[in-house]
Amino acid sequence: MLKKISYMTAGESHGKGLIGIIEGIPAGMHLTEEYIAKDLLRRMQGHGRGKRMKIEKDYAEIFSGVRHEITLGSPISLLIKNLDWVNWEDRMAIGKPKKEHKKVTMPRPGHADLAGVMKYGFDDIRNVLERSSARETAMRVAIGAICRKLLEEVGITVGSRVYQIHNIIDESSVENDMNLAELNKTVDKSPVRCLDKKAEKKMIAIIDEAKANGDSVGGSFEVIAKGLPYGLGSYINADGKLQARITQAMMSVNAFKGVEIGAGFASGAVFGSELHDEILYEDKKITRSSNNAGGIEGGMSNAQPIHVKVSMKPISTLIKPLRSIDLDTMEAKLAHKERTDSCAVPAASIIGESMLAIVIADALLEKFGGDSLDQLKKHIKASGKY
Ligand code: EPS
Repeated sequence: MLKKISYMTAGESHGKGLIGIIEGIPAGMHLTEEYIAKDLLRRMQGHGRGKRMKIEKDYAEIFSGVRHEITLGSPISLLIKNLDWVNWEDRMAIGKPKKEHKKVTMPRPGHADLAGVMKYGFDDIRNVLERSSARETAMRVAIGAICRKLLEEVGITVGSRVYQIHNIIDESSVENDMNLAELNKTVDKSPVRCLDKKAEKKMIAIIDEAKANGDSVGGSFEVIAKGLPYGLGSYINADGKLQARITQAMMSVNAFKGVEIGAGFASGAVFGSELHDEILYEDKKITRSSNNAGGIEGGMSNAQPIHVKVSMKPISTLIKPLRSIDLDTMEAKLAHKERTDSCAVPAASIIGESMLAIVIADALLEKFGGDSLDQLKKHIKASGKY
């Protein structure tokens, strides 16, 4: 559903590393590996992460598309090496392995395992799980960081916070006038990326409980973007609608199970007079009485902050596995178990920021265009309405 930007990732979870290519970023934008590294580090954090994050030091090397710290307009390619590769060299060898490795034959409920082997006719679930692993989201975050940089250049910021883990809810809300850099700075200090300290304690406790039981927990987070002009997206065609593009991007992450824009599901339970955001004129500016629409009306940005809520399911790899079968014999067995995380919702909120940054950067380039950042800025200055 992207119109101006295209990106692709490649790589297996325990292969040599991840590769990403993004095309469509204008020339003339300052970009460094250190800038991308900040978001990669944020994705690695959070209470409930497993041992893998202790092995890796995710860092994206820029391979092409940048010269002397400035983008060229050509495809930007990135490489994140898997430090864990040294432990998997033979099991994941590109060439013939030196020895035979045990096949994975017990599919995990909730994972891509069963449908994946059926689809491809594999006899080893590892051929599926390596690519369907959430490890791939490291590259999405690196690509998202490049889009975030473009947005920053034109005054658009993206932030997020976790508001629910399992049944523990942080009831506080993000005020409309809250600076998103401040929001991120505050919640990045929390091991669960939430605002309320009491909720934080309970969230940590429920994650610890899940871990002690060999179980996992999911949760929900909110992603916000500010500084958008009117009219990103379109009311003309189905695939132009901004909310559809955001939802598609979020739901492209396996573990993300629900997306709400603004008041979302709650919209259906109130009167229209309670829901719709009244249009006011204050201090020579059009303002709104509330933002239940979450910054999108008729498929377009309405110059209010974009609010997206996303729900993540508990991770499907369980240390205390669920019932499954051995696909070799069809005998009842317990599902395959691998090293895993007991909770990755804090990391998921960074992935959510990245996906939103990609979609908004794309919609911005669609509306304003420009081969260089300078041209894009000029176009926004000439016709952007806020
Ligand atoms: C992940 C890396 C993976 C998992 C996790 C996410 O590494 P490993 O399998 O070596 O522990 O920790 O992915 C899953 C739990 C999953 O089910 O896909 C990462 O880099 O985020």
